[in-house]
Amino acid sequence: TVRSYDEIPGNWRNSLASLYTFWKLGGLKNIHRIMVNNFNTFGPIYREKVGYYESVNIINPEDAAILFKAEGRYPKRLTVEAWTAYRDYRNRRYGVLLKNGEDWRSNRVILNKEVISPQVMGNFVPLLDEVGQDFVSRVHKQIERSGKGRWTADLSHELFRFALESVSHVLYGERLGLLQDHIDPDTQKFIDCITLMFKTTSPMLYIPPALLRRVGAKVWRDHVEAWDAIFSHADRCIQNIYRKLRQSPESEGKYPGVLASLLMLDKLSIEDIKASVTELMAGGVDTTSITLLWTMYELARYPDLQEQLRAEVQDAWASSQGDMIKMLKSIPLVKGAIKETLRLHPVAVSLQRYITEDIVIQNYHIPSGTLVQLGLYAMGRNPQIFPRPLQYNPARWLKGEIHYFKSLSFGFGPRQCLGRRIAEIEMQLFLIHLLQNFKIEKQRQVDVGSTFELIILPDKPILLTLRPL
Ligand code: HEM
Ligand code: 2DC
Repeated sequence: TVRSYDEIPGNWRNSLASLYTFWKLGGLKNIHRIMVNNFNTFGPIYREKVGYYESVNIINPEDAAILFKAEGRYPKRLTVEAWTAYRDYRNRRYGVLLKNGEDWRSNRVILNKEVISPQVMGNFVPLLDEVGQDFVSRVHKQIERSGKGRWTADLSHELFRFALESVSHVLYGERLGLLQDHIDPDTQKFIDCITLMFKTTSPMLYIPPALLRRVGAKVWRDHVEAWDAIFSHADRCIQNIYRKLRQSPESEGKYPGVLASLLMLDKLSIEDIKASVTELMAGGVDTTSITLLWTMYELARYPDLQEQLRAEVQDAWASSQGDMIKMLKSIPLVKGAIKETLRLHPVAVSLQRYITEDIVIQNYHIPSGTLVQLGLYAMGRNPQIFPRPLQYNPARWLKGEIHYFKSLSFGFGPRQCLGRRIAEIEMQLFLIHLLQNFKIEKQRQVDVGSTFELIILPDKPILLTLRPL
């Protein structure tokens, strides 16, 4: 017999007890570890009430499958209220990230065609390849300058620039020039404001932004300032392309980028296009850059593995004769490495859906309408799901084994990450070029942990050394 919703374990009746664990385990910046702790305490399903929302939390891949089968035609995530509150406050339209229902679906279907369908991937490869090559040239230049035959740095800032240059090249069909020595202060501000926007979002997961706004809290003011800078810079980039397109609409057979394609397609209103392109531009910076930083860190920790990946890349290079599209089909271990990085260091601590039908998970009844969260970080580190979970082992993604609902870093189904293909190609090409040119080394035995600032980030700067092969 199926047990009732109210029998699900957890501290949901006792918000004081949850507050205590929250506080004891370091609160806000530790959500990911608090979730691990909760699964250890309560088992593979628990119910909780934090701040102003209630949810059921699950961890097993088989249960994730049940969850996503019940997501309905208009899958809905937990609303990040800080983000909708800003748009409401400034009277800005929601893009695909924040829309719901039919409005979301009709926009998403059109965006899919231009951003994530297999047909457009061929257009993205040369654009992203060019940026990857330029990153390598920049590193060579830095090494030369250092006069030491190597370059040691906290590469996060370089990677932010690389990621923004990459996503902009795809969106606008143009280079911004961020891999030169001097960059436009507005662009640097844009990059800094994305980090600030994420950081100021996390407290507002627990305290309603409407309240913080009313009392004039600093976190709300900073959040508004961050989004203002993000929107005004994105507006400028979009306006620039729009103007050029009106002056000379013919593009001489050259792929013009996502924005121009959407404008020419003429199926979404300009306002809708602007809203979603802004979200794509902002979503394309911290996500891929941090994932690449973690990957470099792991490859520096495992030099033998790094050599294995390099060998795979060299072989693929030889057999594909510089045909990048072909090359991307023959680097399974590099792809495994990216999956492995995201297993241990996911961008999103959880995936969530409001279910649209009653389901049974772990023999508990869960009513339609409930917010169900899959603990992605906790799942990636669970020994029952991934044997020897702390071992960074890209080969675990190769074996003939089927990975049923285990590879969920970009989410699942029609609501999955819209930037997924851009992110994957961008990261694969980056790693190809990096491995072909440099040895990646790490300073000393410093272990880097994770901290939660809406997305999961390294808890300290990661210093890496790049040395020409
Ligand atoms: C949504 C992860 C990079 C734009 C998401 C979601 C996840 C995710 C987990 C929620 C999916 C769901 O609920 O099922 C990642 C990871 C990335 C990455 C791990 C890189 C390592 C990017 C990039 C862009 C982007 C590069 C933009 C170019 C978006 C957008 C959504 C989204 C617009 C919302 C889609 C919708 O609601 O329909 N991402 N992301 N992401 N991501 Fe990403
Ligand atoms: C954060 O409890 C923790 O890809 C919350 O590129 C639940 C939650 C909801 C939505 C998630 C968010 C978490 C983490 C960051 C995500 C976001 C959906 C999209 C966003 C995963 C897990 C992200 C980083 C987008 C951001 C685009 C934005 C800057 C325009």
